[in-house]
Amino acid sequence: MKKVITYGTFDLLHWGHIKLLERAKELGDYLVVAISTDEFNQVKHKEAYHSFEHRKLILEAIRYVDEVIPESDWEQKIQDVQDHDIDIFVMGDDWKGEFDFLKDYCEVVYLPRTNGISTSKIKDDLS
Ligand code: C2G
Repeated sequence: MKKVITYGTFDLLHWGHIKLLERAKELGDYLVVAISTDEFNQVKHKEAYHSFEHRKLILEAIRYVDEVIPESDWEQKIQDVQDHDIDIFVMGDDWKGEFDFLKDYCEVVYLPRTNGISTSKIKDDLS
């Protein structure tokens, strides 16, 4: 079984997130999504509208997602890859190059971001 992992806040879930999750799942058989905790979002200078628990509930309902775990710091990725027997690490290409250190532990894939949508655009359009 080929296992894939990806990380993110996934707030105000939108079709750009869904297309990322869909393509990540296509790379393997099992997709783990590490969702940033509310505390880690503060470290990322992000404030999610939905709490961690609610973002987790929503992600667990997505057909492409097999497991949701918390992302509580920048340093956990190597351990996560080892603990979950991950074969492929996936992120949108706005992160291109940032996680190449993981190439010693698994395949690293950066997928093109979906243009025209983002959580901040949703917030701006609604405000
Ligand atoms: N994404 C995308 N297209 C968009 C918006 C987001 O492909 N229009 C992707 C991002 O590239 C990322 C994922 O969806 O791979 C989640 O996006 P965010 O929730 O914004 O994640 P981010 O805050 O970048 O957190 O340790 C990594 C961080 O936790 C990443």
